[in-house]
Amino acid sequence: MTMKILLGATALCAAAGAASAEKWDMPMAYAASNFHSEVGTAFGACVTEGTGGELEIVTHPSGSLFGGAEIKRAVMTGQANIGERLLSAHENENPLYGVDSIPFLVSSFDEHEKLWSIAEPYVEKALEGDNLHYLYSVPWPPQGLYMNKTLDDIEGMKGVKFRSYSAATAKMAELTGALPVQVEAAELSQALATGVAESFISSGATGYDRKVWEHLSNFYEVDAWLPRNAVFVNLDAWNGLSDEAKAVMEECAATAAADGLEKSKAYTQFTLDGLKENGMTVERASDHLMDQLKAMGETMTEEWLAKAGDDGKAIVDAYKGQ
Ligand code: PCA
Repeated sequence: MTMKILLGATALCAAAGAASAEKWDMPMAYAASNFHSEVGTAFGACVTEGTGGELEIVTHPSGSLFGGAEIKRAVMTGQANIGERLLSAHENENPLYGVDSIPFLVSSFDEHEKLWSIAEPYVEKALEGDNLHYLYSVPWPPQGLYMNKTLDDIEGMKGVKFRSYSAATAKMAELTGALPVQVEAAELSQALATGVAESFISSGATGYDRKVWEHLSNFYEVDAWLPRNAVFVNLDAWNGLSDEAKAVMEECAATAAADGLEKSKAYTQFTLDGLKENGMTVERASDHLMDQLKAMGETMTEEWLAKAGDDGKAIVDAYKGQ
């Protein structure tokens, strides 16, 4: 109610031509020191400066305003006007949100960017259907396997408590006989410390941010996929912005996307080195394990294509046909 009154007052000021300033809180799920959060904060500062302070964007990292799992709904319903969220965590709502998590379809930044350039307009449209205006997104580094023991073959994952962050990661647990447990990155260290989880798939970045060497011993580079964090605005809030403010937002978003990609690339080796320096064994998975994982990936790809219909097929066909 208070929020409605405030927004109403802002609209009145704008209509009267009086100087009006709005402050938008931007919930984010990952640690303040993570590159996604740094890029988001720079984006906020860019908008604040570009609009001469008329629209101030203040980021709230580490899930401090809304936990990761709540961010998308909070922005859809206007509890927050803008937010950042891991897209693939919402694959259950729309398979297209999981287009970046099809196992082994892409395994490098370059391949991933090609796929994303095809998929982005589809995802943008899907978000619009959820009352969200898509602004920009940034990939995480390639995903590898964290374990508290050596892993020679997929059978080694049977019965292991496996932290999941998306439908694809939960499916992976199911297919390998691991036991999935959904945990946000912000709670990952605690989940490992208390034994709620004892393995997971993620980037070197997240393992490094969460200091997982305190609990785990091995990281296997498998380059399964590169998931993305997306920044979106409540569509009604977006439609209420002036054309000038919209243009500033889009320009700052383009800068954020480009900076984010570069930072993600740079953070990849830095964090893998960091895991090593802190005592973890970091290596590529054996050929045998890779073959087994890829066979599992084929099952998951077929299942995704069956769910994602014509749009999903169009994206994958266009990517493969390039
Ligand atoms: N880090 C995020 C998602 C993918 C990644 O590399 C996480 O583990 O939550």
